[in-house]
Amino acid sequence: MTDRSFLDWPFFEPRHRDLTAALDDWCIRHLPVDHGDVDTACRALVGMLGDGGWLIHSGAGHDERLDVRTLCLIRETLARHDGLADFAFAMQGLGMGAVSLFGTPRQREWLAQTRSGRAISAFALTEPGAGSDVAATATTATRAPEGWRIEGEKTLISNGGIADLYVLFARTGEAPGARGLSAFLVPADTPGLEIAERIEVIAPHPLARLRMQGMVLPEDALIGKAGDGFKLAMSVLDVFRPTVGAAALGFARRALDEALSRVKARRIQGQPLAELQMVQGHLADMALKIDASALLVYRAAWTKDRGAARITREAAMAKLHATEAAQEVIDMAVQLHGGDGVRHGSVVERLYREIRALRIYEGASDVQRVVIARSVLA
Ligand code: COS
Repeated sequence: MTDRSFLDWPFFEPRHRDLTAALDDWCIRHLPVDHGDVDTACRALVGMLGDGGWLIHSGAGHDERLDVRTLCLIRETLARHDGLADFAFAMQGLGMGAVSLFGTPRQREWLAQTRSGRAISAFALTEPGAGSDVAATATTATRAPEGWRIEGEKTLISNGGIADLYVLFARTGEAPGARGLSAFLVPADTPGLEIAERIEVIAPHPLARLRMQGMVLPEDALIGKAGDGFKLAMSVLDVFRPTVGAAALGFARRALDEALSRVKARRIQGQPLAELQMVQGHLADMALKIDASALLVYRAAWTKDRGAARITREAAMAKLHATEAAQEVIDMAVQLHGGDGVRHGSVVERLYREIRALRIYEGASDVQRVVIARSVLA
């Protein structure tokens, strides 16, 4: 039984505990799904999460605020049951984050589609030459009679190829570097937008390189003000980075659960592995890393929910610690499983592949260290 004592921490309200219990129950009945074809699986998961009412929490509708604790609890719970379900949920949130936080009423109408699972969204920021360094974005958006003309490439775009809607960042050139970017809402069927390549990774999910050639967008595709794109992207990432930490936490909790079952059942020299002090030492380290991650994740989420304008430092700490710690916890779970731990298809083998990208996407670990150091030095 997964440790749920953290739900009694003062970060949470009764509604958070109720939602987590209800989602856990839903997950037991519906997950995992067959991952054989990830496009099919993700479309199905988005539909299921929409029908279950869970996607309502992925982005704020009219007169609602995004509740980051709820986002984190949902990601943690889904990740514990099925990494692809967490991915499907998370991308509806990240993809529409800019619209949810900064969109016009007309743009926000799309939220009804993404929050019901009828449309799939994606966040198109990364480029072949601009990953960690967002200020190096080279895709251009120039004024055209109809609105904006977009030229360039985006890569490693999650949901690329299955998304109905992209939030895309491009250089509008109000100033050099970070101050000259803007965000746009782009329906996937916009002429000039092409899926240039599908990308396969160690934990498969829909991923693609996009090419924009002569793509024309109407004036009202602009999200927020021209030139505010960088700050808008960073504000969205401030909200979603703790949720990446939450997903890592879900993976780590599952790894500890699997490790506990293993060391209680597996016998060595006439006694369960769990009786060995060296094994107990590993279990203690795993539990400690999990609680420390949870404290940082829910501290960041609670701080945002209490109305903080920025949680840049808290979000960076949560993501950095939770993803790095989860990698260590999962590695130890694999070790405690012996040869079975590296057997293709075992739960810990899947977790071992799934955790790796979380230390890279939405700001690699060293980017988080840069962000934390800047705040410490400021
Ligand atoms: N919220 C609001 N505004 C922010 C912000 C935040 N979290 N972070 C920075 N800004 C503002 C700054 O205040 C600054 O504003 P002024 O120009 O008015 O002073 C502006 O944005 C530029 O900020 P900064 O100078 O820090 O920009 P850098 O180019 O040095 O940014 C990092 C550096 C590495 C922090 C940034 O590029 C980053 O987070 N990179 C990782 C990107 C990422 O997560 N990629 C994954 C894509 S999604 S899978």
